[in-house]
Amino acid sequence: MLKVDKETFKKDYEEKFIEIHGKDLSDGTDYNKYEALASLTRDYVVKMWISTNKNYNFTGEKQVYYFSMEFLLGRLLGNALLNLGIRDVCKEALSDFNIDLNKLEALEQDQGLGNGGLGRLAACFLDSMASLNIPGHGCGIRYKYGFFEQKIINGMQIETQDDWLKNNNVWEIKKPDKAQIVKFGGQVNTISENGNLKFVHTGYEAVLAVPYDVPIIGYENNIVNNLRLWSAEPLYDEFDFSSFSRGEYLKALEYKNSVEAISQVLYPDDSVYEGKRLRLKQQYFFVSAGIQSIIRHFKVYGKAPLNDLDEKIAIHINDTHPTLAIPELMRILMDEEGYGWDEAWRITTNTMSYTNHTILSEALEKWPIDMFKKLLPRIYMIIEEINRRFCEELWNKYIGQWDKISKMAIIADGYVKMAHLAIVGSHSVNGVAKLHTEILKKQEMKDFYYFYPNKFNNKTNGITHRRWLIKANPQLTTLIKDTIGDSFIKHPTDMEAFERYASDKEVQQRLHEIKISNKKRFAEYLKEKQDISINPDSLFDVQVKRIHAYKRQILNCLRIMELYRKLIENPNLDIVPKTFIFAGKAAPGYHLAKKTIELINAVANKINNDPRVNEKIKVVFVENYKVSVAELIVPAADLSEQISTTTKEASGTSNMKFMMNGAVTIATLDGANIEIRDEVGDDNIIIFGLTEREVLDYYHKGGYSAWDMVNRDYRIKQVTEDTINGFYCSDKERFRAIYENLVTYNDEFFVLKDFDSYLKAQERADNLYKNFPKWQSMCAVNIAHSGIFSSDRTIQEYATGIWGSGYLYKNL
Ligand code: 26V
Repeated sequence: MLKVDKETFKKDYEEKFIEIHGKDLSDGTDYNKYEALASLTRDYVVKMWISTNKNYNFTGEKQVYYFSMEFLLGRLLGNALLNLGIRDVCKEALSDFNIDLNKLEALEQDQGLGNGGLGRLAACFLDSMASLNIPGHGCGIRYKYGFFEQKIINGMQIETQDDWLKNNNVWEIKKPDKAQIVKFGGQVNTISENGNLKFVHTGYEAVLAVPYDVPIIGYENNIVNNLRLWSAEPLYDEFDFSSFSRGEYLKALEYKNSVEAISQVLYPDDSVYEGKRLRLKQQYFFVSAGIQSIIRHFKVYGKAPLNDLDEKIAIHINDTHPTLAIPELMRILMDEEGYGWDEAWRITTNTMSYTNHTILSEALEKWPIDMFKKLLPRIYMIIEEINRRFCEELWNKYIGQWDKISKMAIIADGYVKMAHLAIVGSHSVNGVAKLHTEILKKQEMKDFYYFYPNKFNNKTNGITHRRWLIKANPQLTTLIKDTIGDSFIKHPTDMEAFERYASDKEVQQRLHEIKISNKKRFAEYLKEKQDISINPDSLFDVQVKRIHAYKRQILNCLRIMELYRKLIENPNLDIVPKTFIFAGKAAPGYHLAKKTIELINAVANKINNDPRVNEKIKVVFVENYKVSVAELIVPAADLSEQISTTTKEASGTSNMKFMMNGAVTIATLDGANIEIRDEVGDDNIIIFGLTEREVLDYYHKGGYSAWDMVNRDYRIKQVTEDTINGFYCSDKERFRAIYENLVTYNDEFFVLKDFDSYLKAQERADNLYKNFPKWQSMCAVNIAHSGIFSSDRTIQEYATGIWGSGYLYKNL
């Protein structure tokens, strides 16, 4: 652990300030002060970073590489200080200079290189690996523009670019000497050399992949792991500029633009897969650079021959996006290192493991063969051979079952199917919650499960309690420490001891006060950012996540519309005053999701301006949801809305964040909600809606009729018609798409089917909230049982069950 006392820190800080700004601290702007603090923190980190690396090289311990298209890190300064163990010292030191640490931290740009759950999970995993002394590193893309910024204008989402690098980013170090060359296009010729086949790649376009390293700091353990993000740069040796001929110049410009496009922007879509060539290029770009750099490093420091690679290296594929790691490793082992197919395949499959994050078929990646072949000719040849051998195995087992074989093939129907390649080329395939893994085994990947039963396993997601509890909710952290001590910081399941205080009057009162204080903090943020006032004494009912039909923000919105109707009819209705909080981004091309945002805002506009009800209910849509905003909203929530159509949410992770911060969950039995229920018991969660069986039966046997729901239940008729009768918007057509989708097209997510059950569940929530001791005890039980959802637990399971790394050896 870093040892810095307050006086040393003050001296270091002042010196750093002068060094980088060339003026006195007293003359600095707040941003200057932030920069100096971040820069000083980085100095402290760098020494540990170097020594961690040296130590890994020295011990030759197994290294894990987590490959992901997305890392949604958020802000780094606060967590760096926390993990270094100097946040308190720093806070006190700065306050001697009259500087508020929280204010400086809030000036940092979020590092938003991810869409949602998948990218944030990758970030939590990095934090846990470092904190558990696991040599685990990230590998991804340094997008010039991260996830777009969302503005709400006239109730609609407007996207603007996230220029997160416009100010100097202190958290990265460019490593030009570690650059790699990645090759696209061209031809591959086969020649025979000493009786061996050789593959010669010519006429390709070469791209320089330049790494930027970001330190990932472990919690008070002197470990700093590495997140390596690759940026695409032109390789100018390709062009003869001396000739200065016009043609050459234009070609060079064209080349420069096409290269820079590769790491220009994060695809802002996590819903519908589109076979975009640029996305395939992004995937091969970072995967090829990453694998090359691992091999290069291994050959220098690996302390083992290359054929022991699988004992020294584990590579994890986060969803199918980095699946090309499999054929790329094969290519390097065979074409560059001279291994035969069988040995290369043994090494590769033992090295690789893969996580599936969705069963939504529209999100499954498949690439058109023609495009693939042209862009990656040698990789395509290798995949063809993997497919040929795999199909041969299938033929031997399933003689004559052509249907099954073509369904399972990696290349079929004109496409390369990435999930199939990932399963065949990995030794482990996991889902992200128990139900999700069961659905993969029983349905989506049934054939593969029967063929490779031992590959499949579950690893229920988790979240880092360091960011989501200790950092985001310091007052709650203090309360837990005051009651049960601080062992939960290193061992989060120790929080179970907090359950003993669930009915303690004093603890209940403190829990309540802490919640109010967090609600005020968020209310101030909202006032400042959007000039909206909300009442901290009202119940904060929160649904924040990507906007997606299966997540059913519409269900939440419809029941608010129903409540509004009821309140107009009976203004004396006895309900708990509520603030409905929504936030989340819609993929720019996802029409229905964008309409959902519009509807929520139209409903907000009407309700918030109606004096008959606005003492009782208020609706807000928080702009530009991101990690740093989540850190304010989550600790302020009373009720956590986890209402996806059962079977559709692979796990969910915000459900865990809310629970850890003492919100009560209202949920369908989907994803990790089920495991949350199992932990806290039926009395401490509010469950509603269709079961897995019922949903699957509807899908398989049909029988759902939205029309029936409309005709049978006047409330449903009323709220659906309210979307198109001018009640919320004089333009009656504005929300027609939503209406049609729910009613005419027999909504595949069963919003209307779950409506009644959801309303009843909300009524239960209302009654529970009115019972102060009961509600507070529910909050306490949720907190007490949240430790199992720390990503430390998840990572220990990955390390022992999949990677065979770190934790396994240290604890045996
Ligand atoms: C999918 C696609 C498909 C279209 C092209 C772009 C793109 C980009 C990302 C994705 C990922 C979708 C999968 C995903 O984010 N799954 C979420 O993963 C979380 C972490 O495991 C989990 O908690 C959520 O339930 C799951 O929806």
